Amino acid sequence: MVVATQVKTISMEKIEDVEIPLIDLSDNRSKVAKLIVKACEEYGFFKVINHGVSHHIIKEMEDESFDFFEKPLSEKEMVGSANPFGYGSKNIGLSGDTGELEYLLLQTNQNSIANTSKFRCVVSSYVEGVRELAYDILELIAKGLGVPHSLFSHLVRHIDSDSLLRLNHYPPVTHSFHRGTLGFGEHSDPQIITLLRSNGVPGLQISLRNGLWLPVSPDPHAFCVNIGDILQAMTNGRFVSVRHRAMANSLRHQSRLSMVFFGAPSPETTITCPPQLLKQNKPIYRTFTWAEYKSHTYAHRLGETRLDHFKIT
Ligand code: GA4
Repeated sequence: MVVATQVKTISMEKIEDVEIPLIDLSDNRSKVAKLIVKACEEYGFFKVINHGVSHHIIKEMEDESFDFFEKPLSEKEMVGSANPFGYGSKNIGLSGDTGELEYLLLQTNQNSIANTSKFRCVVSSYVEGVRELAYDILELIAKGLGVPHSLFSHLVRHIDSDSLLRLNHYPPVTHSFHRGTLGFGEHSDPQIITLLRSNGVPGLQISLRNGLWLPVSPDPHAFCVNIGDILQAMTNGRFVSVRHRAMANSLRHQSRLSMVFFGAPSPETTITCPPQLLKQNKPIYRTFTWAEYKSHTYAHRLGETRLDHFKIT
């Protein structure tokens, strides 16, 4: 059973004694910074409330997304099939992975594949809102780690930042034998940070260090935040790029919608652990560029632990 309790700064979601941090961003910043760092070390995952992203913009983005997914297949396909950007159904990425979902994957620098001007406008307001939230969280992380405040945020602020927006639609399963089917298979996110907002339908699960899967209870008022591979590399493994998955929706007649922002650097950015964070330790990963990491990512399967390839042996 999942029990959610709320206290002012941090409340916990509990299952078998495991607690997902729920962090109130309106609280004292030094305290919040420490709580975020702790969550990144323990889980690579936490939820934030009082996040500052306008509820009106979130609602518009959700409405536009549902409108898009309700369109006939032929119309959805008109935006171009995901290669990797565009509309995709069941196929994830380019290496044969599949899942019980349909999605729209958009580059946030150029929303050129969005289909109508209203849609484009809503996407750009939503992206503006979540980007600001990503900068804020990355600056809180820097504060908590005691490094220059823009060390991480300036990577996502870069004009050529490779950040993405993914709209995932998990249609309701109609047959009970489909229960337990994967919507989106186990993986870690390659980027720096991920901000996910979903409607009130469950599905997301995170992998704990002991190998158990913890269902994350849906909370339309919160954003789920997870650490990506790049932040694991830049903290020399101190932060966890959490493995997660989404189960196909087993609540009949209800669709799950997730809207996911992936904060990424520009392709030529060099990824390395800064000396302040290395302290006396040896670097675990060799230096690489985001372009190099991306091309490795796209050449491999979804579930690959791709950072292993960059380990110094
Ligand atoms: C996982 C995180 C993001 O959704 C994504 C995915 C990407 C894709 O769907 O094109 C990938 C996957 C993700 C990692 C491995 C490769 C690439 C599918 C896949 C099999 C957009 C991303 O950046 O990496």
